[in-house]
Amino acid sequence: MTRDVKPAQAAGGGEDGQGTPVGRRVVLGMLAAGAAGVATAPFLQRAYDSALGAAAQKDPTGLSGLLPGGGGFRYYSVTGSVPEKDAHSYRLTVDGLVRHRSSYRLADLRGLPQTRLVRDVQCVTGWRVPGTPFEGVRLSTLLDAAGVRPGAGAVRFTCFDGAYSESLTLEQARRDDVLVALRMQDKPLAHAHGGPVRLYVAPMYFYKSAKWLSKITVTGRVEPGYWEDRGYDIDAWVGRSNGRDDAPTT
Ligand SMILES: Nc1nc2c(c(=O)[nH]1)N[C@H]1C(S)=C(S)[C@@H](COP(=O)(O)O)O[C@H]1N2
Ligand SMILES: [Mo]
Repeated sequence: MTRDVKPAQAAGGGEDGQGTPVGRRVVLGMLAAGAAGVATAPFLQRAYDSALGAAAQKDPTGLSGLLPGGGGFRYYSVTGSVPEKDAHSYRLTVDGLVRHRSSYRLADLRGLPQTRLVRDVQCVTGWRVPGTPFEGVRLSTLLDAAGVRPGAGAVRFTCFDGAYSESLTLEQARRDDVLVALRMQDKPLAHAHGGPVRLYVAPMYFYKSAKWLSKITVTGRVEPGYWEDRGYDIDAWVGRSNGRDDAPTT
């Protein structure tokens, strides 16, 4: 079993938990040290990280960022905890510039045609997981069912963690390799991976693949998502964005 420990993503300024020096981690580090001054914050930050790493090895809550048995995947959440949804409680809303606003249950989504894709997964911080099966409903299927109205140019995604968001242009959203995924690694999507339903945008960095998907809103134009508000590219093609040259995932 591979156990990857990732600093809590809520803590730092960038996706790798680094960057902006006024993140929650610095504050926590300073609290831990009592009346420590700003000048010592970077050192305390590192000390706090290793303490967090040690705790995460034993922490079954996932609060500290451990993803057990992830097969190379790291656990990401910008919030400390995320409610659990199951076949009974889960709903996916499709709204915005559509003719028919709709609400899908998990069973409804399972009843639609399923597409299975096997591609590499690439996070913008550098880690990559080869050949990972994702399976679900093409986003284009849901958009067609809703009937996109004239004037629409983009799609915004909302998550039931209450904080994360993403977006795609309508053209990107209609690609065949963009799924509303119900399965990953040939198993139902686990909560840690954004289950029961996450977005899967195969050709883009994994931050586009919003976990815990609760709403799909057709909009006029793209609105930057959570990480895009923090400096990451909106058009996040693997190898052609964010100043990186990774091999394409598709
Ligand atoms: N709701 C939500 N979706 C998210 C994120 C997140 O923090 N919250 N992190 C993104 C990033 S940066 C990555 S790399 C992947 C991680 O997916 P995993 O936790 O299944 O490995 O989810 C993406 N989708
Ligand atoms: Mo990521």
